[in-house]
Amino acid sequence: MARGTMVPTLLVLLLAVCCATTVVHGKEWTVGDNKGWSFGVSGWESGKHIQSGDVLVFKYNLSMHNMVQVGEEDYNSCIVSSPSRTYTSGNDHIQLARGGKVFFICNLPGHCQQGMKIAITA
Ligand SMILES: *[C@@H]1O[C@H](CO)[C@@H](O)[C@H](O)[C@H]1NC(C)=O
Ligand SMILES: [Cu+2]
Repeated sequence: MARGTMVPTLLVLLLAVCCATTVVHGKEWTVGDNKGWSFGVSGWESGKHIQSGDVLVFKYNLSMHNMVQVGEEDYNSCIVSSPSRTYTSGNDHIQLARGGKVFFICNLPGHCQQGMKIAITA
C-alpha cells in the first residue's frame, strides 16, 4: 500500500468499527438504577437521553411484580384494557425501536398507581 493512502484507510476502518458497534449495541439502562423496577420509579426516565437501539432492563422480584408494555391510554388509566405483552422474568430486556413513545407499567393491583410506570420517547 502506498504511504499516502495508509492513514485515510485506517481512519475509515476505525469509523466503520466504532459506528457499527454503536448501532448494534446501544446503551443499556437499568430502569430505576439501584432500586430497579419498583414503587415510585415513575419519573426516573425524565431528562435521560434514551435513544432507539438502547436497551431498557427491568429488574424486579418476580414474585412481587411484573412488567407490561401498554398503550398511552392504559398507561394513563393504570388499567390494561388493550392486548399487551406481559413480561415476568424479573430481568426483562427491551430494545427500543425508533420513533414514538412506549409505555410500561406493573399491572399487579395498585402498583401502577404507586408509581410503577414509565413513558419513554426513543
Ligand atoms: C421476593 O419476594 C418474596 C415475597 O415477598 C420473598 O419471599 C422473596 O425472598 C423475595 N426474593 C428476593 C430474591 O428478594
Ligand atoms: Cu409491581
